[in-house]
Amino acid sequence: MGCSSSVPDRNTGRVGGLNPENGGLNDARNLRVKLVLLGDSGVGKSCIVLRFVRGQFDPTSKVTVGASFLSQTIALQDSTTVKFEIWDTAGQERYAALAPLYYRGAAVAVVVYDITSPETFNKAQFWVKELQKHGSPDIVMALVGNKADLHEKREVPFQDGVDFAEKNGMFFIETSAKTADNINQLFEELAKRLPRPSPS
Ligand SMILES: Nc1nc2c(ncn2[C@@H]2O[C@H](COP(=O)(O)OP(=O)(O)O)[C@@H](O)[C@H]2O)c(=O)[nH]1
Ligand SMILES: [Mg+2]
Repeated sequence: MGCSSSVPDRNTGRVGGLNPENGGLNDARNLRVKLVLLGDSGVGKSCIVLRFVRGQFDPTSKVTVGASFLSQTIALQDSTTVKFEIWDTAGQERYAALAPLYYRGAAVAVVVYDITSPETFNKAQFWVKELQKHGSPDIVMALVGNKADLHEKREVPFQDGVDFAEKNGMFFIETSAKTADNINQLFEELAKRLPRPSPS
């Protein structure tokens, strides 16, 4: 079964105290952003979230019904913090096109494929086009080739990911939610790329 991140947020923020609730307002030092994950069912979206937020990988956990919402705050070198409010699907991507409602207002989109599956890479390209048409104009996007630990079963060359991402002005990284490889790096890089509100 897949990873389920549909569990209550226990607020495991790694920088507790540094990012007091600010009523949804962003200031120059403490950003709060909506992040959505897109990609075929089974590519490891929920596992990536679970690894990032809880430091866990649980291949046996069951998919729970309902939308799931988790948050995680990270601190950057320049002592700014970014609180990611992460929207994961509860498997709806399996049945129909995801409602634009899901990614409306998202500042960050993480488009995931599985490096062992060319079909999922095609679907990832579809999602990128979709976000370019209907997403926020200044959305920060990452293309993620997950399951990098399965290198002996690789069917999508690393360079294909690099090329597509470059053409579309996205950040590209290969990750493994299983081994934790590049998971924190993914979110740190996204945090760094966010447009900063200008100090007033
Ligand atoms: N080997 C490997 N398996 C993974 C990885 N990430 C997820 N999986 C497995 O892929 C399946 C689908 O994961 P899930 O997170 O539920 O995918 P989702 O449908 O995109 O949310 C599960 O069986 C996971 O155990 C990974 O990095 N490496
Ligand atoms: Mg999932």
